[in-house]
Amino acid sequence: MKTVLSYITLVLLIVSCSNNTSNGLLMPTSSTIKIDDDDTKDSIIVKAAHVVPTKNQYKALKNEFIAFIHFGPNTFTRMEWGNGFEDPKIFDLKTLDTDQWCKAMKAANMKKVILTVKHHEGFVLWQSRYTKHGIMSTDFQNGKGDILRDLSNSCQKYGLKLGVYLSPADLYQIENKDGLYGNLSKYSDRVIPRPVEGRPFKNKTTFTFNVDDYNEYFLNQLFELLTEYGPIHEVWFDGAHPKRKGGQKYNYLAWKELISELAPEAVVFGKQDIRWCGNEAGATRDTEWNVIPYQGNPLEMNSFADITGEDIGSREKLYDAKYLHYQQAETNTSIREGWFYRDDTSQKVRSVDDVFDMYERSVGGNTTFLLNIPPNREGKFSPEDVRVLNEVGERINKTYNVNLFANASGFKNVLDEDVTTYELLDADVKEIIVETKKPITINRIVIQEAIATHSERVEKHALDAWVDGSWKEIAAATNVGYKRILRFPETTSNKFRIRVLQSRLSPAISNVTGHYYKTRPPQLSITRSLDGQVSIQPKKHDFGWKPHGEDSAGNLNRALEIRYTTDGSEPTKDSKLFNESFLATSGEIKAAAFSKDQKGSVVSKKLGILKNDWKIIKVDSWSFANKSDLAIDENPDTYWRSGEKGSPHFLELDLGKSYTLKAFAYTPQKEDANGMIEKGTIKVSNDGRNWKTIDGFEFGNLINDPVTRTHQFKSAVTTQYIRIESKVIAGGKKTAAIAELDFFE
Ligand code: FUL
Repeated sequence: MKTVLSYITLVLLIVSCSNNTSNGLLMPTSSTIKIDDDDTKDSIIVKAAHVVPTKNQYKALKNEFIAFIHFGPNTFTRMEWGNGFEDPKIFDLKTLDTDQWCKAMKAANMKKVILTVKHHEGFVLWQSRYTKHGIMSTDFQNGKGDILRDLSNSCQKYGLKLGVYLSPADLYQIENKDGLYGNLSKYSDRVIPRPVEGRPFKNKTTFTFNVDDYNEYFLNQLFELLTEYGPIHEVWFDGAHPKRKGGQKYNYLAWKELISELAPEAVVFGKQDIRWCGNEAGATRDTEWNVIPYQGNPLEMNSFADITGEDIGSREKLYDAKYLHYQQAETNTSIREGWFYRDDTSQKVRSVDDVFDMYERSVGGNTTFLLNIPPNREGKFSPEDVRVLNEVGERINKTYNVNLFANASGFKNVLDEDVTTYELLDADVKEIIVETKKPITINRIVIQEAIATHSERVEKHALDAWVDGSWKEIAAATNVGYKRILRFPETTSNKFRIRVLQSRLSPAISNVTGHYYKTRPPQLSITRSLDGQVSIQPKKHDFGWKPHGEDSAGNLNRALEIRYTTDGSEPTKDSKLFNESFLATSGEIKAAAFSKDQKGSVVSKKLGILKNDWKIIKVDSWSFANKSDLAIDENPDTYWRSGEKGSPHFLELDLGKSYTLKAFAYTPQKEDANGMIEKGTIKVSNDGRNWKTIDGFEFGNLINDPVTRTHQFKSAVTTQYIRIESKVIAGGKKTAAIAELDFFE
């Protein structure tokens, strides 16, 4: 019987596809659709074309650009991950200006902010009834301060939504002797919230859940967060765990029940609503599907694995599904190197170009852009972060608030800038033609599908412009979904055409707008060869994204000049002109590209000591393709990897002559999550044989964020021989790997 029904569905589909009056829907839509045993490949695709976001998911997508705030003890210890042993007094905050945060986020066009109210070390930033490990045990406002309260008030003032990051991993509850995490307590019925004398709740709702001590603690804290700080729009559950204990399980289904009751407008990150994009570098997939195949029913699942593959929702992937589920990604990354603030001198801040590029790739690639801005130890965003946010906001407004198709003719429902109206492309030739009254010059087009009613259906599309009497293809891409931003060299025409080349049923296009972005001089990159020759060149696009016209002839940047300084000062039009590589042995190089009337982003590189005389004295072991000299070849794409056996793994270096060293930088390899040196020891020697420990180092979160890390030595050390030893390898792995080592005077 079911087979017959599936067949009928297909026939209906074919009939309705050629029927202009149809609304393009063949079955009810839902955010989760089950695949039946007798579903065929075709009927699976029909189902996929009816998977839509929930109301909350759709609203979350419409926020587009949102903020993350990482703040806590790590801001003061300068660590990426804490350890749970921190004395709360370490959080030595004297001033706090959440209005300043909100003003800057608002200027950037952000719509929501998510605060780390508890990061992995377990310190809480609000006045919780259930622990003393937090803001209440600091001197900040005599222990009465509440950072979430201040932020919530500022959010209301500036019209921003609020979210909370509550880390399931909790090192304080793991390490302290009365800690609740993994304490093997019995599961029993517990009433949430647990009453605390003298601290009644205004909200009288109660829940009873069968949970253990840590889950009870977690639920009590969620109750506080979701009832005492105004509406909460997102709850962020990080999957990362520096450590685990006692087989601690998380009763997410209980957490979820509490969240849906107390924060009905909230989306949950890391669970069924929103998934991690799979990296922390701001990389985006060329094709980002939000209709995702699952083996279990996501609505009943207690835990969700990270999805990191390149292809996650193509037809081939969907054919293996038992459930199809709408689950959007957040592209999350930090405006600074690392998630927490360290300093304003050596911790790099991303350029405006970089952030704007990520904005276009992520929002215009069917995801939400979640950008972290870590406040400094004065409780403010640092001036450079504010500058970048302001300028990004200005670029977004100037580019995307001006629709050059505003008075164009074509499908009314597509050009009306109303996402609730759409044009169903159900003819054989699926295309949209937009004609403007006069020729216009554009280099961006935004396309949106009516995903709330019709799911994401476009699989392949192209954009043409009418140039010199014929259509010329100017851009092509794969899916669309919530939003696709197409970037292409400046094109002048009065007629543009979007062709849908492949789709899941008839796509419903809700919006097409045309824009002009004033292209800037390109970003640069600085490299140095082993013998110290410095080159400065336009940066290659990190994520395989096609350059959007910066380097196409006639578009811009004729008469482009690269100017640089070697003394750490800001490059100007009068700085030295770069035309060939030059020798530099130390110091800091800063460079920028200049066009006739514009200056590009400044790029800088601190130079470590020259490596041409370095020799490897000894390593404990190496693996075939990853010999030890690859750790010191000035090429971060090649690396040394030790064998698995033996501990510690080590690498000993002869620097050729004696130097007074103040810091070293470790660049991990990025090919896999194996070999990241999380903790280690630095030793020096007079003869290259007898070694003495001078310092230890620790780098948190390397697996998710495998970027270069710098460690300042406790005190400067003068030596010719130096040895790096591994103590802990991230993720419990057994080999050590180094892509590049640098030492700084
Ligand atoms: C990761 C964490 O370990 C980082 O510290 C940071 O919070 C990032 C957003 O998620 O998994």
